[in-house]
Amino acid sequence: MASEEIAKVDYLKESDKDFDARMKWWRDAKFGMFIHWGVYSVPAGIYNGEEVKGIGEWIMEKGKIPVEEYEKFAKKFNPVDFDAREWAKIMKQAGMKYVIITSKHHDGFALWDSKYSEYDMVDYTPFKRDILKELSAACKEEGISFGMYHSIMDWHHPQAQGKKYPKYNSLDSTLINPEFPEYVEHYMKPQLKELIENYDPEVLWFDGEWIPAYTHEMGLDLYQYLRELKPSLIINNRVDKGRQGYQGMNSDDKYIGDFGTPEQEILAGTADVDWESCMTMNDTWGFKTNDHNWKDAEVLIFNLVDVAAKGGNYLLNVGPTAEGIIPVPSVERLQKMGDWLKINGEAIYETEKLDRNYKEGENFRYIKKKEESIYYVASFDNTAENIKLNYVKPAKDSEIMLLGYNKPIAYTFSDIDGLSIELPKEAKINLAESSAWVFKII
Ligand code: JFZ
Repeated sequence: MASEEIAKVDYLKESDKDFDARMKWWRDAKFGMFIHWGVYSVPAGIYNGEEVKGIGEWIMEKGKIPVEEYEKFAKKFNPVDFDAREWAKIMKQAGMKYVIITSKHHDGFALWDSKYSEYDMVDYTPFKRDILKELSAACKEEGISFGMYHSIMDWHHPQAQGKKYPKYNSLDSTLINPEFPEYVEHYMKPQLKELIENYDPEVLWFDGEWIPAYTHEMGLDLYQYLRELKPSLIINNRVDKGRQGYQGMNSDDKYIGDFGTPEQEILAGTADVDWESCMTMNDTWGFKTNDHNWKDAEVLIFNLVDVAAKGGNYLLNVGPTAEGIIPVPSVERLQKMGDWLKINGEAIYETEKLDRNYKEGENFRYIKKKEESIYYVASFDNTAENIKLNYVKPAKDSEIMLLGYNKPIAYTFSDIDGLSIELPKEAKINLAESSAWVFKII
């Protein structure tokens, strides 16, 4: 790597004096909605009557659909049931604090009214409405922070595709489009500027950076360009080339990006840098008619607690239908998470990790309230008569409460046996339905 590039990373990091202040709301938020929505929701996993294997938003690539054929799906994209306010309410009720929606996925289609392209929601579809405009406004009303996922790889733009157009396989390193830098300078950057100016996102979440045509140098330049346009912007590490596979964390501090992006997994331990786990509820990001492999709400609640205990954020995906509906199974799960958070949210929001203490086993997670000596223990074993913990030593005058029950609970502690919390029958009956009980130690 050229030394001037290293100097630039150092410069970008050192000049970012307000990093902690800039990240504060995001670190406190803990739980957000990922939305993968675009033209791929029209075929919804099926092309020419055949099921196309793999994640739904990749159908253009996986189904080898030529550009002109795929464009026909865009012509039919007419989500008449789309209601931005309804979506924002679903987020709010789920206890989500921010949203990341696909402004543009790998297929190159823009969900907003872009003056740099006709291949967008307003100019190209019968719907003719600007999705990002409506959703950003609705989110503002509900107090949900707004962010966008934006793909660097673009299978539609002629200057970004592989050489053998219309063979748009930009993953093939022998097919680097010599005009790719043109696409970056005269298309991608102007579109991103347009997004920042028109929709005022708090987060930009890049992806598709792995293609050979995109370089580390381009990543540094793009990061600086965007931060200058909006200094408070939070930008993920996929803006640069430092990510290590699905684990999503930067391999080296020579790379830029404000947070790491583990995909479909939660870190085994904690990390020294900010991170966010993005995850699907079934087996696809973009809607697929035939994907019914839903994770249970209990699993999703466990994941949220696990992530919070390790100091990360949880970005949980929904893939709305071509009509503009968030699938019912997704909404049901979000509702359950929201119900749980209404009682237990204080153990999630504005908390911080407790190094090592998640090692009590899969049945327990420890979390600490930021700037206060309040500790939470989430228990996933709700059959026990009493709860035994090895890694916590209450202070002499500590009180232990069970969230949702809110009367002090009897406990014993000894250096040999650790902490033992007796569960009153009445509390168990009260919370029997809950997938995780949270003890608060003051
Ligand atoms: C990307 C996209 O290709 C996918 O469609 C979806 O949007 C997801 C959130 O992000 O997929 C990835 C990203 C990273 C890896 C693999 C697929 N990786 O780290 O190997």
